[in-house]
Amino acid sequence: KSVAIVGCPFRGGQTKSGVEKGPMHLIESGLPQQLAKIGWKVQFDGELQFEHILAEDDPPIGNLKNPRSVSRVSELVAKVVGEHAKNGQLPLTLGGDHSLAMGTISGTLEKYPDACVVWVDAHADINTAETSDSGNIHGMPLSFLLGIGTKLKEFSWIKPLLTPQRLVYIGLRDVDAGERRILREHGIKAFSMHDVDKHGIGRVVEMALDHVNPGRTLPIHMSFDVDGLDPSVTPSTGTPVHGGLTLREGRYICEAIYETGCLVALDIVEINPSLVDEEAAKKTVAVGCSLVRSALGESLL
Ligand code: DIR
Ligand code: MN
Ligand code: MN
Ligand code: MN
Repeated sequence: KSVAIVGCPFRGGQTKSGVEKGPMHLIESGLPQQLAKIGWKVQFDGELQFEHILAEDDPPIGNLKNPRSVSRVSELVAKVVGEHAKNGQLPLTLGGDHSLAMGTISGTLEKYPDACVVWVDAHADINTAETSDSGNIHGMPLSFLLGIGTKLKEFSWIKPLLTPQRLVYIGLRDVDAGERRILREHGIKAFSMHDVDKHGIGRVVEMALDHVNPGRTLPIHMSFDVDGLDPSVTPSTGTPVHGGLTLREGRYICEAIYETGCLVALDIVEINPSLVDEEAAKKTVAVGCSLVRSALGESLL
């Protein structure tokens, strides 16, 4: 039982500064010690350093912002996550913005080609360069992983190994028109907040797993954007959307994924301690730590 913490101080997938400070806040609030306490061997050798690979001149490609930096950072993250996975460790990636998932999921699929992805988020993060209004790449990582949209040579390192039936969403409530089209065209399963209200979180997680992992035999990569939770729970995040998951619903998802015994990699992203105020940041970081503990088997009894 060994977890390798991959701290990723990166913000280039979106435009608000501060999200690069998320990982250090999680670390300094005691996450490594908390994981050790619930029985994990914890490896943390300091955050990854991205300064030297950020492009000094990185003009948009089409409408994509910071494309070269996002690509290089994710490529490095893919290598690091892949290495840890190959060592038999569970890579825990702390973001940073959600563009990092291009890297983390690529790393996971390198070791576990049949892995499925549980994506918890208010957003679908599946825009292509063509459909994105914002040009922020944190709204696009899944299109790159699925091989949807125009291929760019800057991102040619990405092997589009993810298939639509191995992806499932929980928590959606802010999906762009172009994204809806993509979800429909590719038959991608998504459980929105409407579904959570209708069926309850227990049933939603069960249905989500029945879809991507019917025999509970496939490795699971969970990518958790804290904006999936309601802004009253995780206020310090760049694109909050009202009407989100409660703290218990979020932790329940993590607990249920842990209980499958299939979790092989986890991302916690989009905590921005510079937003709202210090109290909000502290709360958001504490919730982030609690999600990780739940996903790594902290028991309530
Ligand atoms: C929007 C917002 N769909 C975009 N995406 C966000 O920019 O593509 N993802 N905030 O987390
Ligand atoms: Mn390692
Ligand atoms: Mn989001
Ligand atoms: Mn996201």
